[in-house]
Amino acid sequence: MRMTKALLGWVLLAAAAAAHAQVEARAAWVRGTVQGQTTAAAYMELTSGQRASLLGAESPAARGAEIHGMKMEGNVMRMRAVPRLELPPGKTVELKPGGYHMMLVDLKRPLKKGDLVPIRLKVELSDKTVKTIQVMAEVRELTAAGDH
Ligand SMILES: [Cu+2]
Repeated sequence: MRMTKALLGWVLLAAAAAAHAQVEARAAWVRGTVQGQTTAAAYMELTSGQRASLLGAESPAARGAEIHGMKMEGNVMRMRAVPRLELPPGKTVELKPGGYHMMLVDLKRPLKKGDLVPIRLKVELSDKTVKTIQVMAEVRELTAAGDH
């Protein structure tokens, strides 16, 4: 039974990849903010059927968005902006707490649990064309853990 399910999953995945070697964004969420907070981290799963790179994003909820990575500096994990994030073909790249994330900067208002935040991702495909992918990110508690 388990075997059959796994196989079926693979067949469906393969069919989807063949039909359109596109970039998909799933499970997007944003961490809620408190009054006065001007940035919020957005997380999601990205899968591309072809070699592609995430170049950035924009959202009506914020004046800017940056791709951030995490780096150990001494004993402290710090985030830093990165110009692009590679999306290897067929692999799911997770933007998650403690790792890469999309930072919404200069928020126009606080983000409350349950709100939906539209985010338009800019993705460069292997032929250098830039595509926009729209995701709706659900706002979770400020204290939300990374799992979903
Ligand atoms: Cu950040």
